[in-house]
Amino acid sequence: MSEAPVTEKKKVIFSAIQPSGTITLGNYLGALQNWVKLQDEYNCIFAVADLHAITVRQEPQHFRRNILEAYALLLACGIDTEKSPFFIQSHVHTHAELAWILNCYTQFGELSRMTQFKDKSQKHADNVNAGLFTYPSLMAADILLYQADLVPVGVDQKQHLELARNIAERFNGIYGNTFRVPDPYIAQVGAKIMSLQDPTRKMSKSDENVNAWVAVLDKPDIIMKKFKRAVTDSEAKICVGEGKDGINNLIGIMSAVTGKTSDEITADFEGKGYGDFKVAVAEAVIEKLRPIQERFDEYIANKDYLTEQYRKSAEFALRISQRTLDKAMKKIGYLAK
Ligand code: ATP
Ligand code: LTN
Repeated sequence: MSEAPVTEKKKVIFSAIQPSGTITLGNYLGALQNWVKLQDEYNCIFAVADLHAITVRQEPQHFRRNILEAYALLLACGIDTEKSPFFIQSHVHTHAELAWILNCYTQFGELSRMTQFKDKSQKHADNVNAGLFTYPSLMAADILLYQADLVPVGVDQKQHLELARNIAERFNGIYGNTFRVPDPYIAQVGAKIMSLQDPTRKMSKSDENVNAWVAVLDKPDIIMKKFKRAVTDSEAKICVGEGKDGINNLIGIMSAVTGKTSDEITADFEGKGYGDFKVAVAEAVIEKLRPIQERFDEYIANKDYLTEQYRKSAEFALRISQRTLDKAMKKIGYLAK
């Protein structure tokens, strides 16, 4: 076992996920599964980013349920609050406070260049609000408050992380060393799961076509149906290849779920057809998700337990983050309370 020597301080990792709708197989294989693995090697801090979520209009009852379900689901996936504080962003007031401060050290031009802002303002043209625009400074606050060394993010969030680094460097340049400048954490198995209906696009929970994604909480028969309908090419040979986006994606999913390499999978299915393969991938996914779904059912039925977990983590997060906020405010020149 490669245990770090006790004298070596573990690096700090921060990451968060928005509670905006269903958590997909893409989120699980691309992000959450890695978070769970990182917990032993690093000092991890995780959050449900519910402040970010209202940059898009949320229906109150739905929203309340989504936040709690996202929390329960991440616990069910294996986030362990004994190892990694895991809190709800809106419960820790330092996030909104530092976000305001960082807004004043972030340039209009920088925010205008963010591709997520451009995409989302096109998608929600009737609600291009200031929060959508300043989303990256809140994300920077999330990260910088914990002096995170590393931030696991997908490619879609790399631009935001780059901006967080720029904000930290700018602030440190004016006031002296205040924030650690975070690096992106690139997962060793960088699973990017594609849509089952258009395998040239990533599997995304906001895709209106429900057959395009599998939710972590989808029932087995639904998962089977979605995989059977998955779009593939007409070559009917199970191997990775150019122009075979559908099959490449199914092999990628099979590999992420079983830990087998694509060569092993190709060998396992030698002489078999796409129909058999789709059923096999669906079965592997169903088996992978079954224990998560069972644990989710237990957690969601035990609200007291969930409350205890997120309160305990929020207290811890507040203690740590308050130190950074106080330090930053003192440097700016605010009077001590
Ligand atoms: P949206 O549809 O609202 O953009 P999303 O499903 O893309 O949502 P996010 O909340 O943006 O999900 O992402 C949460 C995490 O899951 C991020 O770390 C992101 O990189 C990862 N992730 C999202 N979709 C995929 C995917 N298809 N494959 C691998 N990782 C993914
Ligand atoms: N913007 C991210 C979620 C998020 C995040 C963060 C990720 C909010 N704050 C801090 C990493 C670090 C997303 O939509 N995936």
